[in-house]
Parts: sequence; structure tokens; C-alpha cells
Amino acid sequence: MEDEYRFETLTIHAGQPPDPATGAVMTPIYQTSTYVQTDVGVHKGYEYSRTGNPTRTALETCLAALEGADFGLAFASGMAAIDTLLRLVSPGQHVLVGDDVYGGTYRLFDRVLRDYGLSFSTVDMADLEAVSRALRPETRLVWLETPTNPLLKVADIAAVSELAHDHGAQVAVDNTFASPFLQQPLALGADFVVHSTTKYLGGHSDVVGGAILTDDGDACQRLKFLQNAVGAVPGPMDCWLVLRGLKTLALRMERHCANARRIAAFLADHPAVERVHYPGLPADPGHALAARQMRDFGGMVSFVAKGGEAVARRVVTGTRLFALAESLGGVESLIEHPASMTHASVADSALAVDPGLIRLSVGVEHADDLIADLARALGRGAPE
Ligand code: P1T
Repeated sequence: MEDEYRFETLTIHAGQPPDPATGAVMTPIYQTSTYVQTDVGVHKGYEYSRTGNPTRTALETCLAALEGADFGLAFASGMAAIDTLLRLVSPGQHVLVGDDVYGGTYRLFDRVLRDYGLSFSTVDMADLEAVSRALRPETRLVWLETPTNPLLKVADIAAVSELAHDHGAQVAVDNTFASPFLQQPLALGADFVVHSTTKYLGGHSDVVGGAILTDDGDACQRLKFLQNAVGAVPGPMDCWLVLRGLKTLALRMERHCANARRIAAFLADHPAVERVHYPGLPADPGHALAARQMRDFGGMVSFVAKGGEAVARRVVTGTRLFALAESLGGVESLIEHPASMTHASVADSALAVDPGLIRLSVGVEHADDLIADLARALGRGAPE
């Protein structure tokens, strides 16, 4: 199906033909833990729902199609997907990590997996010479986000993949911030794509989930074994919620991007704002690369208001439409303070973020209403 249809069509149809048993147009929620066997080992392809479930199969097939991947695996959360992928790395091996990633990802690397003998170091993935120097003979995996959480830095997926492959390492791209609508890392040379489906893919802040997509058949076999052996799988209802969200992914992303572009421009012109991070702004250091690598610039914007942390705290509590909350990618707009929320767990590490930073997940409401909300909060935040 991947070869036949365009992205928007795949979001609605890939892996989701009308149910052959009943004709139901929507994929059924197979709310079952187990499946009957007509003789020992004789069944219709499913034995037990940790191993496989038809609603999960539909989601895995659809996500693989959207990333242009041969294989897709769904997990109970983005962190579960990341943890499972990292089990491909053996004790003694090294993982090179971008110097700006989700705080929970770095916490897993630094405070859980290090204890199992993996080593991690960080590098600015936008600096290819630094990446080249940081690769070691024992580097097994390069881990990057682009755009990054929370600074929206952009990395050249094709160039980093080439460097990593020259050193015998594979590349995993966490594509949560962009979504496959904006960029498809496997086509650019990455080996694995990871998602928190909690975010743009689900799109409605009503489910937690994760996924790994790859063309590497050997790795997929191992990951599928791990998915079943470790067991961090999503339930059928959660798979169905992500499938339903996916159907409007393209429409939502178009509006997220259009709204974010207007908000970034508004903030860049605002006298109370010190700096704005958004790859869609022509002055942003990642702009040229993002324009080449992505279809549009995404729905995430971060900025620092004049006055630092005290003002940031007033602004994030001063909006009415933007809800003060962790997470992102839902239809509703969210605002947060990374230093004390999503990135609090890395406060004492190399990834610590500026306490003045404010992060926006721009929703699909009317841009004028969102701008008025921010204008009011920035007025309230201004030091007397
Ligand atoms: O929350 P979970 O579904 O387990 O996904 C973790 C995760 C992975 N990768 C990225 C880029 C993420 O942003 C996240 C989760 N992030 C938030 C909850 C947040 O507010 O940034």
C-alpha cells in the first residue's frame, strides 16, 4: 500500500481495510487477552495479546506506512519504545546522544541504562565536525531528536547517518516533534525512527503510547522478540485511539504549523521577549536545513522572556487558553516551564535548560485567540 497512495490517504487506510468479518468501516477494538486454538498450535495468527493483537497490528502497519518503513512495532509509551530499542546496545558499547533531548530520555540513559554497562556521551548534532570527533570505535548507536525538545535545534539526518555508518554505528531518530508528515528519517538514511505516539500521532491528549519503525529486518526480529519478552505493549483501546488520531494527522499538522509560524513571528517582534527558538524563523540557526529537510517547521515554539525565571513563571501561569501542562502535540495549546517540568530530571546534567525558557505546544485553535492570550500573559509577566 505504501507505494500506491500518498501520505494523507495512508493515514486513513493503511492497515485498516473494512473488517472482513462484519464490514465495520472502523478497525474493531479487539478487547481480548487470548485467542482460541482449534488444535494445539492451530490458530488464526494470534495466540496471546502481549505477543500480538489485531488492533495493534493495524496501528503498527499504519505507522510503518507513514514512516515509509518495512516494519512497525507499537509500545505502551514512548519511553517503553526507547527502552526496548536501547536493548540492542550491549554492555561496553557506547551511545552518542544529541545534547538537547527530552529529559525523560536522558534520565533513562543516564540514571538507568548506565547501571547496565552502557556508556553515553552528548554532542551538538548540528555540529558535524563535533559529531565526527565524538564517534568512538565502540559507538553502537547515535541517538538524536530533530527538532529537539525543548530548544528546537535542527540536525542534518542524512549527514549524521553517513558519519555514523562510516564508523559502524546505527542511527535512531526520535521523530516525535516533527511527525512523519513533516519528515521521514528512514528515507534520509536513519536506521530507526522512534515516536511517542502520545503526541502528534494520537493528537488529542487522550492516550500514552510509543513506536519503533525500521527497515532493518534482523533488528526488527530482535525487537519483536523483546516486545513480547519484555512486554511493554499498548492495549487495544489505546491502539485504536492512536489510529483514530492518525486519520487527521495531515490536517492537524498543517494548522499546527501555520499557527506556530504566526506565534513565532509575534513573539520575535514582542518587546518583552528576549529570544525565540523556532526553525521557521528566517533568523533561526536551523532555518535553512529545516527548509530543506522538513515539509514545514512544526507546531512547537520556545522562547525566553526578558526577566528570566521569575517572569517565565508568571507568563506560564498567566495564560487562559494555553494550559500549563507537560506533553505536546494535542489539538489544544499547552504552555510549560521545561526547567521545572519536562526537563527537571536533567537539571544537574549537561542537558540542563535555561530556567527562563518557556515552551509552547501550539494547538489548532484560531491563531488570533492564541496570540491575544500570549499578549495578555506577556503583559502580566513584565517586570514592574
Ligand atoms: O511520554 P512518552 O509517551 O513515554 O514519550 C516520551 C517522549 C519521547 N520522546 C520525546 C521527544 C518526548 O517529547 C517524549 C515525552 N515528552 C513530554 C512528555 C514532554 O512534555 O516533552
